[in-house]
Amino acid sequence: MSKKTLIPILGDQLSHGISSLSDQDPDKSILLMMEVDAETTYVKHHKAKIVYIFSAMRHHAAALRERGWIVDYVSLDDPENTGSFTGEVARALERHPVESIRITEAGEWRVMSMIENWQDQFNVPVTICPDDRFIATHQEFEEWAEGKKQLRMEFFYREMRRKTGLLLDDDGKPEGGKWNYDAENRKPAQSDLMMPQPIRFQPDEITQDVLNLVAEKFTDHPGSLDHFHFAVTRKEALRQRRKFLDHALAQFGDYQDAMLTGEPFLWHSILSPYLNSGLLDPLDLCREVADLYADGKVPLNAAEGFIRQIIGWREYVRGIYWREGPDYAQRNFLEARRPLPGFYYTGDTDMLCLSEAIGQTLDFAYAHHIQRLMITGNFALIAGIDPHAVHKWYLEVYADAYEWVELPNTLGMSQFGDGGIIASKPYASSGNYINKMSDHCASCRYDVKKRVGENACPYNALYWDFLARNEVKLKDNNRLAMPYRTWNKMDADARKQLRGSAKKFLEQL
Ligand code: FAD
Ligand code: DLZ
Repeated sequence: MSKKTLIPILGDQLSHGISSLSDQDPDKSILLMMEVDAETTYVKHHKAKIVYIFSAMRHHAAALRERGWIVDYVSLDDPENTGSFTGEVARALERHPVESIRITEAGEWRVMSMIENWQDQFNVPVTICPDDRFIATHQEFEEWAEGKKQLRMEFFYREMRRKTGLLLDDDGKPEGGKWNYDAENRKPAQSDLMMPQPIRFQPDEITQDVLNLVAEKFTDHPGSLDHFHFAVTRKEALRQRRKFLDHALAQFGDYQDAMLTGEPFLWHSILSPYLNSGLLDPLDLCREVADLYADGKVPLNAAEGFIRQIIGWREYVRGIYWREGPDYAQRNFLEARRPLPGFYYTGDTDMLCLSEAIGQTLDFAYAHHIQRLMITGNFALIAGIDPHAVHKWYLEVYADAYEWVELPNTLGMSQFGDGGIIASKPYASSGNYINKMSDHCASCRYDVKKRVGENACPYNALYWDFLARNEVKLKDNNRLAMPYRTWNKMDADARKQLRGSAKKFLEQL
């Protein structure tokens, strides 16, 4: 029997054009897909996230077979399953005559370090292909970052606009004359019966099998399976993409930062799980958004705002993740040490903004960006929660969470744990911001206008306490000059009361 190339396809490599398959001959290749315990339990992923990944993997295996590939698929309940990628590659080498291994680079340090050992471990040549589903290569990001005192997303984003040509006019200038329309993307929303809802895909037989498996095996993982709604094939993901482009994108810009009680999705795309696992291609999506703008179907603030999230933020955080190295996860600039409150796993708190964001997270494995940043993230930041506990929670509970994208967003942007590599100032705010951008405060048991006392919104005292607690580390940050001036101008009694109120709240947390 002639020897073949073994091509492992990981759970976030579900793209037909994945680099490990390019120029490969189906007759000379064995594709290996593995459901393994180690990946499901290195953190306790939300049950719906595991269902999404397994079902999408199983459907993708079928689609690959239809295209003529031989796929060796190891399911979680295979009695011989060793529980790890390396163990399964070792078993596959016993099953098949293999002369080489070829794989697209993994999306995180943990898995990359396993793959880098395979050549020595198995004595088989291993080719690691770059993941070309991103717009910037590692080298391009390094070249851009090299020698800069400060890395800022905005300038990297402009490079990505130039590289892709997205929303540039014939002279290479940004459409509309400005690079960034963020200032037009901060409107609060009203309840609207016409608000688009994401498609709720009905589980087919494959998804139903996985739902049963996960319900039985992962009882101690967070989250519910009752609301499982994700697309699990490229075709379904394309339907959700179409729905977003036709019914939500035009309003996406205006209401990007808005929050409404009982409305988890608003005008967001809900496409991140599909972009991150490979069912959808980011650049292709952005090109279609730019075309819709060119055809006059969506306004510039919506098209630019959306494209910036993908070719700007998404690429930028990936660049930082690989540039900063595996020790990035250990950083804790503000030396925050408090454990994560139990209500992050139940939603059981009187703070309505938190119970809404956490409740929907447990139901849908989804929350939109401002909920992640300014509700759950902001609370953890100003309450002084250990950023590693916060990182673990975000990695567990969101269907789109993989370390390369989750860690810089959580530890860097949201918790300021990297001391300002990603964010130029901590995203800390009082209840005032939440009141401006949502309708939560109006029905909350706490009073957002009060700063101290039993009924005062806890975000208020916590915000000032956060600034006071971290004054030595933060006082020289130019962007915090104004709040520190306000704090230092307050009379001593007001400051004492605020700190006392925060202390009391934190003691019972
Ligand atoms: P939309 O609002 O419709 O945005 C469109 C797309 O832009 C998203 O699908 C996503 O691909 C991209 N995008 C937007 N913001 C970001 C960002 N800051 N970083 C990277 N991509 C972005 N995103 C993840 O994909 N995985 C994560 O694990 C993740 N963890 C986060 C943790 C925290 C603390 C914060 C503040 C943000 C995190 N984000 C993460 C970014 C963002 O919240 C999600 O991408 C977004 O909410 C996904 O929902 P959507 O598809 O409806 O996005
Ligand atoms: C997230 C995840 C889970 C829960 N399970 C699997 C799995 O069983 N098999 C698999 O191939 N991938 C899984 N994944 C996604 C991987 O963790 C992801 O591919 C790695 O983090 C590499 O970046």
